[in-house]
Amino acid sequence: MNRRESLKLFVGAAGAVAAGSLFGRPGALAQPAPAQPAGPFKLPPLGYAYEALEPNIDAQTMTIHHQRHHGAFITNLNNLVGKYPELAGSASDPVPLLSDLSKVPLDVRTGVRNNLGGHFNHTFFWELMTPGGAKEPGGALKAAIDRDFKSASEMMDKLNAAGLGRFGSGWAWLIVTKDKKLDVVNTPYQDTPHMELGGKPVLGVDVWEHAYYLKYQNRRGDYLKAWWNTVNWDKAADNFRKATA
Ligand code: MN3
Repeated sequence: MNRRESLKLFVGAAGAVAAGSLFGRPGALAQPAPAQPAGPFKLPPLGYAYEALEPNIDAQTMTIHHQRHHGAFITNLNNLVGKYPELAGSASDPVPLLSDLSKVPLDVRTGVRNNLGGHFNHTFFWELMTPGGAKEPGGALKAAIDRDFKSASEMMDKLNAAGLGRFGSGWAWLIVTKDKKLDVVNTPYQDTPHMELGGKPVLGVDVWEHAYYLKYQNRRGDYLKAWWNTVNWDKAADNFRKATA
């Protein structure tokens, strides 16, 4: 595969313009993404260019995060399908299995937890961010935030604290709980809110160091503050609608 073909394959239509400028810039990621093995799991293309979230999230972080980190979950999942063929059914909808990991054979359960969780979390994260979209919550989501947190800014403070409070690697979330209330939580590693908590995510932010270290180093709080500028509240409203349906 030559460089042009590999770019086309891994960047996707939405990122094709971005990749041209990104790869031509000093200090940008110089190597094409690794080849993906065949299988039912596919790396979903971003709906925007790698540099579209600058200056809040830099293009190099987005490129590595999407191609390498998310790409590794896809590779691992396709390898796991060989040991556990029923896993292929989760390629179209991972939530049922994430909600009941006891169905997964013990010898592959940790692999499914980490990699299917990682695939879900990152897909959710990419879709939640955008260079455009509504800049604040509206409609039924706003009403629920005001009911359960008093205001959007109080909810955002709590979510920032949940992200800062997650020791090591994990995620911070705004979820709809089993009793249909909004709550802020964090999860370790690639655990999703469906697993232990039985919750459904509305907002989610990756607080693994790979999500911010190139630009923010140890300043996770600065990353979290900037991340809010990328949130697509239209998508959050859509997540809320589905979670409360
Ligand atoms: Mn990540």
